[in-house]
Amino acid sequence: MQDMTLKPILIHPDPRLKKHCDPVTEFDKELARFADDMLETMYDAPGIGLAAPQVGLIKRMLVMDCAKEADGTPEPMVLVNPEVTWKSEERNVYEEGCLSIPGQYAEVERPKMVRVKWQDVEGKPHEQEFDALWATCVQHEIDHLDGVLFIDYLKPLKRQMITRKMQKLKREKARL
Ligand code: K1U
Ligand code: ZN
Repeated sequence: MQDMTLKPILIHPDPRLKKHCDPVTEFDKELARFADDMLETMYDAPGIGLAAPQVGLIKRMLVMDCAKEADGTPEPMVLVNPEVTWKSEERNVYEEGCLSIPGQYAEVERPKMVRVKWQDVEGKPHEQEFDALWATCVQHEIDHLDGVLFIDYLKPLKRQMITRKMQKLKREKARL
């Protein structure tokens, strides 16, 4: 097995985070390798999810693991070409964060449960219902594939304040 590589995570604002990502069409070794690198990058961050555009690949792929927090047993998932096929009427509010918007958190309301279909790295189809934090996370990550960030759900003034903080952070990082 090859060594896994940590990928640099893009920080908002970045035009690559606003793109509508293209479907994955080639299910090859390179895709499986990229998925492993994304999982490694997510665990290292640390985070509970990561979408391909956050590491500069404009393709419809995400990884997540919301189990680690609960009982310590990892449950890594790789979702290629994910699509929400059902959303519950019931909604849930969760204080979301984003690895592309470090240090900023805000409450976002979303459907409490969703059913999602996707392909694995070999192209095999899957469909499953997600609840609680898994549902929040999968919706947050699918939003990334459509160029949507959690701050897009906030009032314009709050969004602008967070964007300015991130611009400052990027300027400081560039100076180092
Ligand atoms: O997409 C991302 O940037 C990852 C993001 C996922 C997410 C978090 C919260 C709600 C919805 C989606 C994160 O993982 S931010 C970091 C985080 O939430 C976390 C980090 C360490 C332990 C537990 C959570
Ligand atoms: Zn995010």
